[in-house]
Amino acid sequence: MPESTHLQAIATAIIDGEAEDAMEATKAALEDNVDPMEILNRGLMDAADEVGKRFERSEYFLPELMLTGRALKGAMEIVKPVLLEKYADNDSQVKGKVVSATVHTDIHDIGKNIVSSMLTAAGFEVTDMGVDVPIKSIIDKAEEIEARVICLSALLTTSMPFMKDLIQLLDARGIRQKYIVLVGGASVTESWAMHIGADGTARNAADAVKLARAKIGA
Ligand code: B12
Repeated sequence: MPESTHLQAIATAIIDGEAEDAMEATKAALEDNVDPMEILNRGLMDAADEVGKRFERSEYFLPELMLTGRALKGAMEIVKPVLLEKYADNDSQVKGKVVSATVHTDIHDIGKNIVSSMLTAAGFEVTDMGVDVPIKSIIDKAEEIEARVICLSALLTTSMPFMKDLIQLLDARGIRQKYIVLVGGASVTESWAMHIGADGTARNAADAVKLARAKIGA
């Protein structure tokens, strides 16, 4: 089966919110050697965007969003081990400590989880604080474990200002220079990252890893 047919089958299952179909289609694509990063970017994320558009047009409602979330999680469980193997760094030296979190008021975690897992596979020591995390707790954790990198995820435009608040709080405490602050999530843009004084953003988990490595010099 050509790659595009596999990606289409995965996307259709995500858009229809069919978790089992999404998992089966992902398995079939991997068996046919479709690149796991293509599955993430084109099969899963593009389909998630399409669901988002339907939600905005009021063709889909919260139940459909939830079913898509379940289907995304299912497919991610299948593709994740293959992605991690591909991006694993067997050099045993720890690249640096990372605190990652989805910011306060936001509970989207599928993208953040894969970023955390891929950073771990790439040799970073990641403390993933979960979702809806207040900025003060994120900073306290970063200080406690002596992290180098803070990774913030937000998918809601109403949550994104907490990223800015966190950077301002680091500044106010005089510790901004200690940290590389990376931001991401479907609604985050380069210009937003620059505007709030973050150290960078990335569109997907592989680019997030590249960015973290480049910033830390590993
Ligand atoms: C599934 C989903 C849900 C699920 C989430 C399940 C879960 N456990 O995460 C549920 C049903 C819970 C949900 C709820 C809501 N959702 Co929702 N949801 C989505 C949807 C369709 C997919 C999200 C997803 O998982 N994408 C797949 C992952 C892999 O992609 P990703 O998160 O973007 O992550 C990748 C990159 O962004 C990047 N990345 C991510 N984090 C980071 C961090 C760093 C540091 C870096 C460098 C990179 C990086 O790498 C990741 C992997 O490649 C999106 C649409 C979309 N376009 O994404 C809407 C969307 C995010 N949701 C939306 C809305 C409105 C809501 C609700 C408010 C709906 C409601 N009325 O209740 C609630 C909010 C709940 C809350 N308080 O957070 C809107 C947000 C609009 C906006 N701009 O603010 C969206 C964009 C849909 C839309 N277009 O309208 N949602």
